[in-house]
Amino acid sequence: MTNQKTALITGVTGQDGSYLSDFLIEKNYKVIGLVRRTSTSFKEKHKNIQHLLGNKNFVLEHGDVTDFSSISRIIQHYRPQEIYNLAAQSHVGESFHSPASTLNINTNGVLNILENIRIIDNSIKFYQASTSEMFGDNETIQNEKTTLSPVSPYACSKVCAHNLTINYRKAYDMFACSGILFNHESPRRGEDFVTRKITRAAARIKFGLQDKIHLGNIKTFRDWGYAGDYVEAMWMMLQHEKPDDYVIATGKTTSVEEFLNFTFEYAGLDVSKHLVIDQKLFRPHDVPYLLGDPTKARKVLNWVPKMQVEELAKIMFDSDYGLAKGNPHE
Ligand code: G4F
Repeated sequence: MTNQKTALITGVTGQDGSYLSDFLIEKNYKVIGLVRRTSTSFKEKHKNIQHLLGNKNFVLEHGDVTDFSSISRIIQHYRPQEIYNLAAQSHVGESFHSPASTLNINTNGVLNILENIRIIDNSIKFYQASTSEMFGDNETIQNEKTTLSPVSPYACSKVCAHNLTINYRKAYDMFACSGILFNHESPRRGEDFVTRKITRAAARIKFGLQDKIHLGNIKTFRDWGYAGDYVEAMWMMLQHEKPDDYVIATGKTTSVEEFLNFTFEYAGLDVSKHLVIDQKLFRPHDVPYLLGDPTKARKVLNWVPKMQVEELAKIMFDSDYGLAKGNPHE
């Protein structure tokens, strides 16, 4: 089809990459997904995109954002109109253990893509996955003008990438956008993020597959939305006439403890019988309070979040319940 657009998605096997692929293919895009060769089994690594394998509009390419030439090769071969950079070392706690590789992937990776766009074709539109973690210690309601105050190697790497995106937009007149996404979850969320850890544990406890859930700091607050809603915002940013930065959030904040309580209540479990607070899971410095103001995205892009946190916890638990039921001897 002659008018078909091509999009390159880095981090395509992750939660956001898989939802964005679904969304773009539905819009008749050809999606090129960048995958890193790792020792993880094929089935495990591709579980979020299993349903897309074999689709003629979905192509996987091996490469790495930290490898400049692999990005060049793929851009030159496919000539995408849009690039969504979702590749990252995205676990905040892990960034304290592996700060150098976090910076390499999250910052140099972005620089590699921006430089490739600048050199090859600076009309390619670019989306950078920025994050509410950049606000760090700033405990106000956060919008695009809020001061960035990063408190982890992860957040520092993302602040630099965010600034590079703005810098390339201004210096080279590139269509480079940064989505400052607050926490967004789904049944496809990695199992070591707190929401999924909670919904999965509740489901497994129901089936006697585990008895305890070990958590760190449950007093922090997050503005949790649904990943499926958030990938639509990414696309909307690149369709707008002007490149810009947007906060994507629900405008409601919930503590980890509240999320835990309403998930266990929905599961029909008494949380006090299963919770273990583990000091080893506390971070050297944690972000205490995140609450986003998505007014600009609503006004300029006409984007609104459709799912609220309680429903999100329910769909995640229901999905984990189905998985636990399917694996009774796990
Ligand atoms: O689920 P989390 O690991 O998400 P976090 O740190 O807020 O980061 C996520 O959202 C960011 C957007 O703001 C993204 F940029 C980032 O890539 C990632 O997607 O932790 C949420 C909270 C933290 O305060 C953490 O200390 O839950 C607390 N927590 C308590 N016990 C735990 C645990 N977090 C994890 N992962 N595991 C625990 O056992």
